[in-house]
Amino acid sequence: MKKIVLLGPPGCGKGTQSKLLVEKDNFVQLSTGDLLRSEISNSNSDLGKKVKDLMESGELVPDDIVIDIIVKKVEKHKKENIVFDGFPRNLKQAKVLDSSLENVSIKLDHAIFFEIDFQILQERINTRANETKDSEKRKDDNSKTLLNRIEVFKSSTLPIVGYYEEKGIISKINGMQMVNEVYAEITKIIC
Ligand code: B4P
Repeated sequence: MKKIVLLGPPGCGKGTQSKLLVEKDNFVQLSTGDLLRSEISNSNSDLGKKVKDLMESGELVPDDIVIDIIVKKVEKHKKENIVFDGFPRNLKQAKVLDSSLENVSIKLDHAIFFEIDFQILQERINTRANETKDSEKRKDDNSKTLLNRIEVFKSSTLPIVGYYEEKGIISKINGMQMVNEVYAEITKIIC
């Protein structure tokens, strides 16, 4: 069973490719973004109230919150193929992921990094915002918040690439291709 991490800036296509891996390759998708958004949409969730403003401004939510969510999921799905989508987002999360996998005697097989021009991210996020009904629009899908999300990516998430390089499990792919071409690159790596 494979365990893979998809890494890249906001809007690079991690969620899109994770869904294809779920549909076609029998993966379980662990998306911290989706899990946190579902807490926010539950009006009784204290956790949702705590993270709402941070997410809407493009900041990362505190490590202890996401780590707690992910560690429980790893335990539950350890015998399945897992794609980690949006986790880890910083070095601390990357190290915790390694140790929580080690605790159940497994390790990461691949970390796949999406290379993409920042200008394209802007276009994709604008397109998604324009094509989504107002009631379903993501509050962080706007130009101002995207700029902050990109800065947070550069300072917090990019250093993880070096960490996985040292472990010899990083593969870099061109995230600017068509969705099916990106998917083909990913399947070549994980097969
Ligand atoms: P996420 O939900 O992880 O969202 P993302 O990085 O913005 O998007 P992704 O890369 O998945 O892009 P997508 O496929 O949707 O994070 C949101 C927030 O949650 C963070 O800012 C943070 O606050 C919080 N958070 C999440 N995880 C956290 C963690 N571990 N620690 C702390 N905080 C955390 O693609 C975007 C658009 O592009 C779509 O419209 C798609 O259709 C389009 N697209 C995709 N691939 C394309 C292609 N090849 N060509 C053309 N368009 C494409």
